[in-house]
Amino acid sequence: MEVGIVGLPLSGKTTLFKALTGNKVPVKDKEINIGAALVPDERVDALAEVFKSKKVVYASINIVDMPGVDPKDRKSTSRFLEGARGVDALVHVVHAFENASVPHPLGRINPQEDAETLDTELIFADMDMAEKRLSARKILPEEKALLEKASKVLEGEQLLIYGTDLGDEEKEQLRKMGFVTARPQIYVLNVDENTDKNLIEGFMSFAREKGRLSLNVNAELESEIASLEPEEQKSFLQEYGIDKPAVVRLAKTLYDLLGLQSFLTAGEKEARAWTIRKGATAVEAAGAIHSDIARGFIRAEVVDWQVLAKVGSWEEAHRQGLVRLEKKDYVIKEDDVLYFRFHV
Ligand SMILES: Nc1nc2c(ncn2[C@@H]2O[C@H](COP(=O)(O)OP(=O)(O)OP(=O)(O)O)[C@@H](O)[C@H]2O)c(=O)[nH]1
Ligand SMILES: [Mg+2]
Repeated sequence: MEVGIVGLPLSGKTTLFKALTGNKVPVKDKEINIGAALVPDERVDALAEVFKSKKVVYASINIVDMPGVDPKDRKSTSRFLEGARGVDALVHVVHAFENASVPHPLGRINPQEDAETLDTELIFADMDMAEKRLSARKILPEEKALLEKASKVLEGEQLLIYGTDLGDEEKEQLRKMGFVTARPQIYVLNVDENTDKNLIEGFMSFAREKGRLSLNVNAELESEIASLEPEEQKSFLQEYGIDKPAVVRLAKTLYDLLGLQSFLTAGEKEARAWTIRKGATAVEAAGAIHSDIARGFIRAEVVDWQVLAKVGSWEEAHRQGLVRLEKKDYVIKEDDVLYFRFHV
């Protein structure tokens, strides 16, 4: 999965990027930063410990951090948004922190208005792209029709993803063409200790009314915590009343947004979390690991991770009759540990 961080200038995008990537990627101002965020997973950790797994693999999300979209500098917008043209989803960062050494560029905190402003800029960028494509000398009639339809949605000040006149198939085509507003979006409200609680509440209901998922992150604090040792991280998060690190909460929200879930595999060689779509079947899960396993699928051995971690081995889980044998069309549940019997 790949996501793009977008937002107005100085909203804390790069700070969030640092929090998510654990400060492991050197960042540059005014440039696109790219890095991977590993999603810590207690299930994987527990299984790795039980099996003494040689390798531990968490789910990971590729993150593209883009320079701020500045309404006063539309020329740069298209260039900056190049990073967002191929991503699966946008993470839209909105400024709500109050005690920054760098104050809000507009001298006031108004996350709702900022969020609307950014959407407008993204709409302008897509209009620009549609116009350019429409004025190309060679254009297929179907493409022309789709672009004209998209332009109408944009002129109505709507993001393509919410365009009611566009079908799912058409939206998918527009995503392939690189339109940014055709991508699903979540808000990250960048808050700090001083942010007014009413302001946060207000933004949350604004997001709900728009039908958008949102989460609150203290990006600055979390980027600092992300540099600490794992044990220290835990106690700091607790101290600040943060339930789970930003990367875990973001991953959860993105999975909900994109209709994804995970399943697990565990053994001496490796303990691992895999990403599949919600509702995926056992044979699809097998295919996520290797096409040969899907092709030669016989049965999936399935057990809940907590059960497996508790009994300590596959043999013991079998002995106690805790492992189910499932066929190809079994629908995978979050927390399932799978072992595939296959033959090629
Ligand atoms: N107090 C506080 N300060 C923050 C927070 N997030 C970012 N900042 C500060 O705001 C300034 C801008 O942060 P960046 O992360 O560089 O913002 P950006 O959105 O990447 O900026 P551009 O890429 O230039 O648009 C920095 O001085 C940060 O330290 C936060 O959550 N709390
Ligand atoms: Mg930045």
